[in-house]
Amino acid sequence: NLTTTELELVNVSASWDEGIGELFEKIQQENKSRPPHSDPGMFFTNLYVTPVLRNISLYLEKGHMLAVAGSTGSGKSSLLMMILGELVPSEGKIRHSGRISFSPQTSWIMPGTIRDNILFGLTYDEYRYTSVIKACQLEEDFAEFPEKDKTHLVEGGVTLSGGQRARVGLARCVCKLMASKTRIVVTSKLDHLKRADKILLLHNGDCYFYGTFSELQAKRPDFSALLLG
Ligand code: M5T
Repeated sequence: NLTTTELELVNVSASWDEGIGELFEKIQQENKSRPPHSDPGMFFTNLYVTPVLRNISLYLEKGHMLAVAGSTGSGKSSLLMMILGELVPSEGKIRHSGRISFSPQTSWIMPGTIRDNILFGLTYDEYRYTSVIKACQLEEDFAEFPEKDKTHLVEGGVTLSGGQRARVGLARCVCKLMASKTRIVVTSKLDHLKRADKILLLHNGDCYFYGTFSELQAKRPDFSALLLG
């Protein structure tokens, strides 16, 4: 969820540092076992860093929604981390302006009521609170509990389901409603892909498809196989 700004990625590639750490460990291990006086250069020849994202380009207009999909490990989280500035591209350019908020799949729940967990220190404003609750579809969740949003959550938030926790986390992040914001949604739900302005399908860090839903159906009729797993 970006403040109303456009977002552009141009031929972006990236690798995780942990991967480089592992690489150096591997080099050190191999160097230990090398015969004395041998050329250390030779031990580097078959070691290389595999990028987690390769040559990704996209353009998201102000206020538009991008859906990112792809099988597990395809690089969806890495792409979001890169847009948040936590993973620095090794090649290419990222361009955007304004503030970015991020709502993860599993959000952190603190001991307190559901309402406390949503407000997270902000003052209660009935109109604003109710509209956020509606937007995050939390009304039905509240109906399950006799004390509604005054229900106390224990540490770890075990009384909420995964989906409910995600909705509480989203409500915390949606301080203003998002309709006019530039949005990136990681999803494999067909309904969300249909509603998105642009779709990016990742596969092993590569762009398998980028475009609109109708282009996706035409160019990649087999795409649903990639959404599973
Ligand atoms: C892609 C590695 C991960 C995998 C590859 C977030 C993160 C990922 N990776 C790291 O080394 N460090 C990190 O902090 O990157 O992983 P991903 O981007 O998490 O893939 P995904 O979001 O498409 O997967 P999933 O299972 O959440 O759908 O090699 O080890």
